[in-house]
Amino acid sequence: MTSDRAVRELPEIFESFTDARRQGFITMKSLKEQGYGVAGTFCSYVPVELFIAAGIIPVGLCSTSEETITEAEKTLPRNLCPLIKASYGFAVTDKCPYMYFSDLVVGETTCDGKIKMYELLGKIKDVYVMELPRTQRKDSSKALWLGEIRALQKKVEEKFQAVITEEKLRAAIRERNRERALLKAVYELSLAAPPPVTGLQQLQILYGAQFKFNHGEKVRELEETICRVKEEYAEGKRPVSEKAKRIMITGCPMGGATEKVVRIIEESGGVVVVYENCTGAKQYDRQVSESGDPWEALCDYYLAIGCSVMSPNPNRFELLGRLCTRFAADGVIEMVLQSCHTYAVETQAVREFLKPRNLPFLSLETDYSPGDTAQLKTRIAAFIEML
Ligand code: BJ8
Repeated sequence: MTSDRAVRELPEIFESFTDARRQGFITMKSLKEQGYGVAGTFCSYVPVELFIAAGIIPVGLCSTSEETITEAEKTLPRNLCPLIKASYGFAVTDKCPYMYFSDLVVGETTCDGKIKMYELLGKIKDVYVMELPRTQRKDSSKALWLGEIRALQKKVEEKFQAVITEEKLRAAIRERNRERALLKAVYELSLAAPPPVTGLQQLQILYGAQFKFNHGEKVRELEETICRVKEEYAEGKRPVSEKAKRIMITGCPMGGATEKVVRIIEESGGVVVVYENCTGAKQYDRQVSESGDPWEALCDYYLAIGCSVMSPNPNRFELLGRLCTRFAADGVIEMVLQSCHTYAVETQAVREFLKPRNLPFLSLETDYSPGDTAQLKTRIAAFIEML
């Protein structure tokens, strides 16, 4: 723990992460006033180390609230993923300061809805789209992705008048790896039985951390969080009942409106111990290699992300299998955002994968509205009841 800082109570620490997105607006405004460039992204495949190496601030632009969906539906079809509609809606209504402050928006060819939305977004922002291969198994996939990383570097250097040297890139890799290791240490707190934090608290830290833009402060805060949680646990504090059923979450990224799923799980006698999605382990489980060629290291790390847009997608199953054993999950709940075809189709493979492991599985489709809360409650309560 840092010695020169007042010891904060855990609720205050959790609150700082819950509030990070809102507070981050002020920090971002001040960073812009100091002359920093900002690059907005929508996906875990985008190698943010390139921005850090160029002295630019990366920020996630995926929206998690339904506030602007009606506005987005004036242009986009209604039966489109809420993440895409909400993100576009916030851009056209100018309601997302992060989008507003982004000098460059970097998209990727993951799902069809996002690809086509980027074309529309390109009319109001400087949008650059990376071409992601749809499979990891071919040699040409690696060559393509490495070329895309080099092309993004060129775009960033031109746009921001920066030079990304090997040394700067290596430093950026170390910086991000440090953050990844700490965020992994946060969710690994829940290896303990009963876990020392609720799944909602874990999610709020994982989600909120991305909106803390000062690396040194973020590292200190994460260290402080881990340290305080461990201290309280050692003192005998148990915020989660020993009887709570241990749930692993998989599927689409979470946060904001989709916290409703976690709340319902935890009000129904469960506790989420680990998130096998882009808000959690999918992003933080591995490290970028700090040896060898740094561009290749980035290429290998990012290309190996186990997202359902990949076909086949063995890395999702490797991670799923490892996490459910390590975290002693009693059951797995998948959250698929409405109209996310790749995750929806892959549900069957997840079900088949978990069956021989005797792990009960529930797949839920939802969106950002509270309209399905009652239905979710019924299904989740029945699932946890039978564990
Ligand atoms: S690496 S999970 S962040 S693509 S936008 S695919 S929910 S239909 S977010 Fe994702 Fe990158 Fe994969 Fe992770 Fe489906 Fe919606 Fe598309 Fe989505």
